[in-house]
Amino acid sequence: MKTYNVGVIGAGFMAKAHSMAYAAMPMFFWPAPGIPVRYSICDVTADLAADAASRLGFTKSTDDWRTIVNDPDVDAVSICTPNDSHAEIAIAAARNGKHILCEKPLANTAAEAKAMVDAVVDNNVTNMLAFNYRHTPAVALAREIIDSGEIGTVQTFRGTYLQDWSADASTPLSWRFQSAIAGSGALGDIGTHVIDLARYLVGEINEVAANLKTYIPQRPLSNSTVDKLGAAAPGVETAPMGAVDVDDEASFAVRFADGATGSIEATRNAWGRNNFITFEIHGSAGSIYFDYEHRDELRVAYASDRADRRGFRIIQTGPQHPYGDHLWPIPALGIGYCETKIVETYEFFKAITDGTQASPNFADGLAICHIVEAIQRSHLTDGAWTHVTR
Ligand code: SOE
Repeated sequence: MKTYNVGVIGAGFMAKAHSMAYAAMPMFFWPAPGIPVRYSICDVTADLAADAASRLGFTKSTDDWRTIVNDPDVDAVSICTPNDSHAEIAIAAARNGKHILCEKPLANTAAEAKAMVDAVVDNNVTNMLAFNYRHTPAVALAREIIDSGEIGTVQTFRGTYLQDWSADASTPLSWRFQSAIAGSGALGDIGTHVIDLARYLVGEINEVAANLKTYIPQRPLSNSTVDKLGAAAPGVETAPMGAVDVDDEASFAVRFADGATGSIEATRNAWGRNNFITFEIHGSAGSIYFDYEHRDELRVAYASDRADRRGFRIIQTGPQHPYGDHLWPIPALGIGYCETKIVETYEFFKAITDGTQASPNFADGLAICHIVEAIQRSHLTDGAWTHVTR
């Protein structure tokens, strides 16, 4: 079976998730489409990179991402760095013929994303974007149910992504609160996950009407490079403050190309909500509800049920459902974040070895950047309905 040397760029918690998935994928998906070898990892200093290599099982380490993209022995790269660096790294990697799995969002602007799409197309490399939640078996099952027509014509999509790690004003001003690095706040960081789910389950979004809100305009400056979500920095009481120039909350209505409508809300300031990704989809013949905090389960209601028996039934996902036969032998053993990354890695390697297109890919990332820009334009015009320009 062919092995592929993988370089991981960035060594934070996303690099942990990617590294784990590269190691575990062949244990779940056998015969594997290819065997990823944890070859080289990059962090901001040589010491941190060497530490990451021993922690995550890589042979080599470097403090310069160019060493990885220029290394002829590297076949594929994971880009796990903050958003503003994705374009430069991906374009260089594509030019050197590396297959690319890039963390989300693809880029901070549609212009950057377009350059990335051009680079992967021109150099014919497999490209994938790490919107992992669509690889949850219950979400893939929702797609199967919609595609089969069981809930009829989709009329409405309601999605949320609510967290609370930034609700505390003492949460330090990491890169996630700076538009020059992150592009936007909750919108790009987590709203884009729901936009991905909406496009995956319902279809393309053509128009948006949006409101963005920043609740906490200043946060304590942190001199740490560690991306700690929600943790107050030591000495936070006396730390100098820096300006937040991204949204804390994004809420927007959407109109899909096929006539369905919907709404999406994303915030990292919702006390009590941790990773509350939900969608409820109403069709002409039934409804579907998913809540990531109960991610083994899909709730489905059918209009065809006897009138006195109507209501949501709970399907516990297991071996009979998408990806399930590769995961665990009975339903409800607990599908988690790791499994979504393992499935993502499988889809990435399947696309590399089959020469097919991975999903979601850079073109999806570009489409989502266009939607994000339409949301930002709509906000500036007091929430007016705004066309997504492509
Ligand atoms: C922080 O909001 C974060 O780590 C996001 O960046 C991820 O995309 C999400 O999966 C978990 O939360």
